[in-house]
Amino acid sequence: MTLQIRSLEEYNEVYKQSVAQPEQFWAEQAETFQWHQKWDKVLEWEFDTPDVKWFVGGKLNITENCLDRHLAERGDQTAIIWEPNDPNAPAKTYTYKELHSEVCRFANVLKNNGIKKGDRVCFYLPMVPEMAIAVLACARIGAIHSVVFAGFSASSLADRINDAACKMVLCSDGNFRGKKQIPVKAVVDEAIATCPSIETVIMLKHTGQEVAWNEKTDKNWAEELTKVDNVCPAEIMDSEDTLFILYTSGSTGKPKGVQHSCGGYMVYTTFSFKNVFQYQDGDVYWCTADVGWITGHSYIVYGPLAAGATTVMFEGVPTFPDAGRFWEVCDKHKVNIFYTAPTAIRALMAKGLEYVTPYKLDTLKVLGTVGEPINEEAWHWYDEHIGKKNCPIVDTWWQTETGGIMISPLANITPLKPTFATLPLPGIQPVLVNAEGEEIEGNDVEGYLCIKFPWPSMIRTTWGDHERCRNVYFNRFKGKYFTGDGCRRDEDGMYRIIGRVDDVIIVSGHNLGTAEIENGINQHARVVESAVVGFPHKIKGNAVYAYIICDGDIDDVDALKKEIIGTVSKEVGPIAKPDKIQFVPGLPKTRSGKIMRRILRKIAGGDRDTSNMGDISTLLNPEIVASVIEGAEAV
Ligand code: 7RM
Repeated sequence: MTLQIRSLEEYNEVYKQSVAQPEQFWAEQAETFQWHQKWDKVLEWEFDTPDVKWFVGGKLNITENCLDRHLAERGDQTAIIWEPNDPNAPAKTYTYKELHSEVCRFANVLKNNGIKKGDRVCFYLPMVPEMAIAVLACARIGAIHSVVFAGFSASSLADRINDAACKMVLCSDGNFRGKKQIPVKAVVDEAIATCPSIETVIMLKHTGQEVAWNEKTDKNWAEELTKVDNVCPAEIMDSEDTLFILYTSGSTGKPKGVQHSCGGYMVYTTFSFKNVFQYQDGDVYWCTADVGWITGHSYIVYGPLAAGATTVMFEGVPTFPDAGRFWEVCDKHKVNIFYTAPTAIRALMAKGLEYVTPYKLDTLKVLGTVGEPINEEAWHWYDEHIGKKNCPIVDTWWQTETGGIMISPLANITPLKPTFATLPLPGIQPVLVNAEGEEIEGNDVEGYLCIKFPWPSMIRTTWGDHERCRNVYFNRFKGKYFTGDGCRRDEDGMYRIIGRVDDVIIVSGHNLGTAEIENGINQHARVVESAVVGFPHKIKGNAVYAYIICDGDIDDVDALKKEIIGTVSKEVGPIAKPDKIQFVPGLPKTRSGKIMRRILRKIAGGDRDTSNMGDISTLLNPEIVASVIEGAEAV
């Protein structure tokens, strides 16, 4: 069994050993998995090219570790609980046996349709169990999955399909989102008109809406399943064979296809899942993320299943039929471990406690957050009203590129500190560096967050463009992986992410992290959420421009602005006071809930033309951009 650390002393001990002898440490973890052939060498690496290989020469299939190896011991245990968008529709569960069988069947469907090891398959599917099944089916036969959020525009989808030259798209007819029904197949049809590599589209009937049908390319999911049995031996993969590609938008230019490989990713996602959440046999674990985000890959599908957990998959949105949905589902499925994003917590907090109090929430043991810095107010609300002051909150810092959680408390094992991701996981060696790339030692310091030693689930390359991978992550600071985040290590040696380095605002020569200022603004009782950016200022060089969402109507705008400025001055310091404040109905966000400060920066700088703002079609709420632009005129 993969190590599960059970005390602070053990964490300290294991951490020390993992740094002193990383290869031995990871070899011991890797031993707990099923391999067809053991590795010859644990690690080969250099960060200049970069060239990183874990468990070199090892042979495995990740799905045997997620499925087959559990059958004897927990074949009848629930693997997946699926909760649909409609609260009145029945939930669906799959035992490990059933999941294994479904994965094998769909793997045979892929094979019947010409998919072989190494081929790329694009996913454009809602959060249905078939998504997880098909992801695993790809991994079963060694095909590479590339999951795209169902909701991205046709041209964003086409870009991603073309970049990886995918042979197949898996989609549904449509998608439910709250009260809305969104076309999916129609978007795929539009996209693949410009995608010459696509040979087949397999469509899952889900909403039942009308779709156009192309006899040449289109196949019906259910019909394809009638042609296969449930026997499918796993393709034997090399540890370093690619498991998947996942695109991240990046601040400029075309999206990067972050590439992960089989062996290291399996070991690290399982290890981090078991240790951060302290998953115990029989627990029900729910991560609310979409599988279109790395969080869904690592902590809905692979990590939990490899650990033999029961994982909840939710199709809907937090506010449908009302803002109590998450809590209703927690009670309904007796969720023990709940993992969500700060953006969701802030949105639900703003709706009021009347949506929380009807629910017991008495099965919860551990809470988690991911995706953005969590501000103090949201942290305490989550702690008090959801965790009833009885559940540790694991604030998990990581990235698509890191594959798994890097800095986070281990629930009930290591200390917590609101707004801090706290301490690195075993095997993770974070360092802070200054602009010259020199390591900043000691505590109570701030700098660029880098990682100075490889870890098993790290990015291997960006698809089709290794040079880009080198440039973005390994070139700025020689011999280190650069995260792009600014970070503080406090007097206790605890890490706090202060925002993306590109977003840092330099006011009169002082570096201000966005997270710290926003945390201050959010302390004001009427503020629901905020985003700050810099804008050019004659005297200070730059000044702070704050976009703020408030609850309810504002009677006296100027008085409220003054109050908020007072709050920032008191909480963060006078240097962080916003020069301009704009009250907005919403903030432009990615589909994983990250604020798009790039767009806000353009608007603050006086740009009024949406066509200068990059691809806004991948936003959760593209319509908000026009409204923010309109409001900016009056500021
Ligand atoms: C998992 C994920 C990565 C970026 C990362 C940070 C920010 C993520 C936290 C966080 C503060 C956290 N992958 N970020 N988690 N910032 N505290 N706990 O989000 O590739 O989509 O984004 O997200 O800036 O670099 S991601």
